[in-house]
Amino acid sequence: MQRESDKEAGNRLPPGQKLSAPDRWAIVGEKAPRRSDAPWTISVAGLVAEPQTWSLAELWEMPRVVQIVDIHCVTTWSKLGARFEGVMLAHLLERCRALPEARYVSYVARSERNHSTSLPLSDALELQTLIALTYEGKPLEEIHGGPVRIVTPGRYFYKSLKWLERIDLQAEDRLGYWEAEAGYHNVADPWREQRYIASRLDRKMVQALLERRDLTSHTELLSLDASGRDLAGLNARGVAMRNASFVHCNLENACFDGANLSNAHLEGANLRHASFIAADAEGANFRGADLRNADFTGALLTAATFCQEKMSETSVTPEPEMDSYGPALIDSTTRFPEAALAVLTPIQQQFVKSRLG
Ligand SMILES: Nc1nc2c(c(=O)[nH]1)N[C@H]1C(S)=C(S)[C@@H](COP(=O)(O)O)O[C@H]1N2
Ligand SMILES: [Mo]
Repeated sequence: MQRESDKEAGNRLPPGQKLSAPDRWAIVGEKAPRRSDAPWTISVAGLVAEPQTWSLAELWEMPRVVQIVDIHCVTTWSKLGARFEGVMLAHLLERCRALPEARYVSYVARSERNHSTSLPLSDALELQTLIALTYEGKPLEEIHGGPVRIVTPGRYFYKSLKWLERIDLQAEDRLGYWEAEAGYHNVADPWREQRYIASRLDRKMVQALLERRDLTSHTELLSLDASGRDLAGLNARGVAMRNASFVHCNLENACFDGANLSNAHLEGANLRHASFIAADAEGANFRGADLRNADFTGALLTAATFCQEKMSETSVTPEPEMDSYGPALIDSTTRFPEAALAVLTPIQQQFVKSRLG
């Protein structure tokens, strides 16, 4: 059953996003909570008059609401009309009585790495944040944050914490895991495309690295701008380069094995014989790139782009022609395993399959 008309879908898709297949829900980030024998509890702590801890059973007994939420992942896939049910954040906070000094809310997960994310408290309340217990009428699966996760409508999905264990109210903000570690924008409004903070890379340092064509002395080069360069044979093995730009680069024989190229721009690049073995290229853009003999074995390509993502014919707001890139050059020499194909959006999948022959 299709819940949304295409017209509505068009109006509800923020810039740079594309629709994943209706029956798909990608898994992003941690795959499981920290294992523990302790029963699951949810606590509210910090700047509240009455800190409290509830069991899951107690949470299930609280007044629940249903919310239809459009999910927008920063790696460019969206899933519209997801149906969550749970307890409003506002309800929990009323029961603990937030103090006037509380200006930020930090959600902490039961997680090996103490994963957290945060928002200004006023935003979290305005956005109708939900402590979600079910998805499409069934208890939330563990892989998607069950037994209980945060759902923050109107923000990129990294503001929706999986495996919620604690809510801290604070006077100062505490940057979350992705916001601190991956350069994700701390506001994260998809309608304003707030995906990443600005690059803080030193220009001279970048220049020296690119001249050597070896980036491996660095583990992290967020938003690297290398556009238009001749970087044939580049060694970028294992480097984290989220949001990097390699548009129009000559990257013949380049090695990106194990690199993080999330949301990277590779439009119009020469990537013949380039290697992306076990690279993370979620949301990366390969339009107009030459991918003959490129190797995507073991690569993660969730919502990656190889051709223009057209809206359906009935849509009133087709994706504007934002640039002049044609489809990527892919043929039977491109190594593109089934597993990599499966996570593309339907339009991308169809295109790549047709070219692989
Ligand atoms: N505990 C925890 N919560 C998390 C993450 C994570 O790695 N750990 N990843 C975030 C990101 S980046 C996204 S896009 C969504 C993904 O949720 P999903 O795997 O259910 O699609 O969870 C968010 N919440
Ligand atoms: Mo994400």
